[in-house]
Amino acid sequence: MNLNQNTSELQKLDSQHFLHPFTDPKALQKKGARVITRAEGIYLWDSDGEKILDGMAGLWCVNVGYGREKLARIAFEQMQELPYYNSFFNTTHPPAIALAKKLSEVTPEGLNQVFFTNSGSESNDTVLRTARRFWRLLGQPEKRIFISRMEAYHGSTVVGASLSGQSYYHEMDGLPIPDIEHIECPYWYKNGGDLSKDDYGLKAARALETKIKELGANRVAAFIGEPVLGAGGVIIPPDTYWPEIQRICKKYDILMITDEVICGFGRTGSWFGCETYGVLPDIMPIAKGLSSGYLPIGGVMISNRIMDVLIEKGGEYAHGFTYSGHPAACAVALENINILQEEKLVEKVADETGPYLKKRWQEFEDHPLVGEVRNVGMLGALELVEDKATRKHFPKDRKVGEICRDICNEKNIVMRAIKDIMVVSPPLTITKEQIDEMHDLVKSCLDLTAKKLGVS
Ligand code: PXG
Repeated sequence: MNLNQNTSELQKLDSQHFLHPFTDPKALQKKGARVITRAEGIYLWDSDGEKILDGMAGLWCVNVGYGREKLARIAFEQMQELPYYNSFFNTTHPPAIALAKKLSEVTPEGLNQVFFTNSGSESNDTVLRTARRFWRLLGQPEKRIFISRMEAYHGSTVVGASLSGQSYYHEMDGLPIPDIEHIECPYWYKNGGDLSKDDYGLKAARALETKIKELGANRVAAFIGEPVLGAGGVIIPPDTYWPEIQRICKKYDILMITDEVICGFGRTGSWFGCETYGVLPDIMPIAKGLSSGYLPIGGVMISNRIMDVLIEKGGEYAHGFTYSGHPAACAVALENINILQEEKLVEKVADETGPYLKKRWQEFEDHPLVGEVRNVGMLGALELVEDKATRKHFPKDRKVGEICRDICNEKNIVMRAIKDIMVVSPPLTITKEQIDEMHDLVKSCLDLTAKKLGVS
C-alpha cells in the first residue's frame, strides 16, 4: 500500500474518487475522512500516527480483535491451494464443507444447513426468498408478508433496506417493497411509560399478534428481528419479549427469524443472541463475527423443518452468488470460530468481561446527560437526554449525538452515535484494564459534551 502520501493528499484523493457508505459526500469533501492505516488488538492507528481505541470493533464485527497472524496465514495458504472455486451446479470444496459442518455444531439445535453469502444484506435477501419459497412449496403462495420492526437494521440491499425500520433508509429510493410491514420494537425507555420492563415486553410482543390478526395469518410468512437491535441504538428487549414472540409465531404458524448479524458469535455473551433470550429460530442470518471481518462472508442457517421441504418438494434452489462459500473466506471463518472456541471468548464475555463492562457502565447513570444505561454481553449504550426525570430528548437540531461523537473522535475513541444514543461494541478480546481505559475515555467525552452543551 502506498502510504507515502500525507494525510491531506490521501483525503483529497479519497473524496474525489470514493463514494462512501452512509456519508454526506459534500461534508466529506470539506472535512476529509480519517485515514486508518493499521490495527492491533483493540486499537487502530491513523495516517498521522494517532492511536485510537476502537470501541466498535470496526462495524460491530472484529470479535477476535485485530492483528491475528493465523487468520492472515490461513487466507494466504488457501489462496495458494485453491483461490477460488464455486459451489454452483454440483461442485464444492473442502473449506466450505468444513465451515458448514462447524456451523451446524456451534449454532443451536435443529439448524444444520447453511447457505453461504458475502454479507448480512445478502443473507437477508436469501432469508426472504427462502421463507417465501418454503410456503409456496407447501401450497400457500399467498403466505409471503414479512413482519419486521421500527428501528430495525437488516441491511442496505433492496430487501435489507425494506426490512429495516427507520424511515430514512426508505426515503432514498421509495422503499419498502410490497409485503413488508413494521411493528413497534421493544424500546422500553422510549415507549414503556409506567409499565414494568416485563409487562412492557409482553405488550410489545403482542403488537405482533395484533398485526397478524389484521393481515390474516394465511398471508404472513415470517417475523424477523435482531435479538438486540444494534444499529437502532442497542435496544435490549425485556426478558419477556422473545419467548412471547416465539409463542405467537408458533400459534399462527409463522416462521421466526433472528437476525444474528451483530448478535452472533458471542456478542451478547452466548454464541447466538437467540440463546441469550431462550428462543429457537427457524432461520438465522449471520455475517460480521463469522469471520471477525477479516474477509467478507455471511450465511443463513436453515432449520431441518425448512430443509426437508426444500429437499422433498423443491427441485433446483435458484439462488446464489458467485462468491457464495468463497474458499479463502470459509477457511478464515473456520479458523476464526476455532479461535473463539480455543480462547473461550464467548465464556469470557459471559462470565468475566461482560459483567465487568456492565458494572463500569452503570456508573454513567449518575452523569447529568445520561437518561438510560444499557448493557448486554459486550454491547453498551448510553441514551443522552435533556431531562432525566421525563426522559425527554434534546431537540434534534442540537445534534447532541454528533457533538459527542466528534469529541470521541478528537479523544481517539471510536463510539457510534445513533441519534443521541452513544454505543460501544468492542472486540470480545477486550481486557478488564482496557474496559477501564475505555470507561475513562467515555467519561471525559461525556463531560466535554456536557460542557459544550452548558449542562452540569
Ligand atoms: N443485519 C444486521 C442486524 C446488521 O446489523 C446487516 C444485517 C447487514 O449486513 P451487511 O454485511 O450487509 O452490512 C447489518 C449491518 C452501524 C452499522 O454503524 C451497522 C451495520 C452495517 C453498517 C453500519 O450501525 N449492520
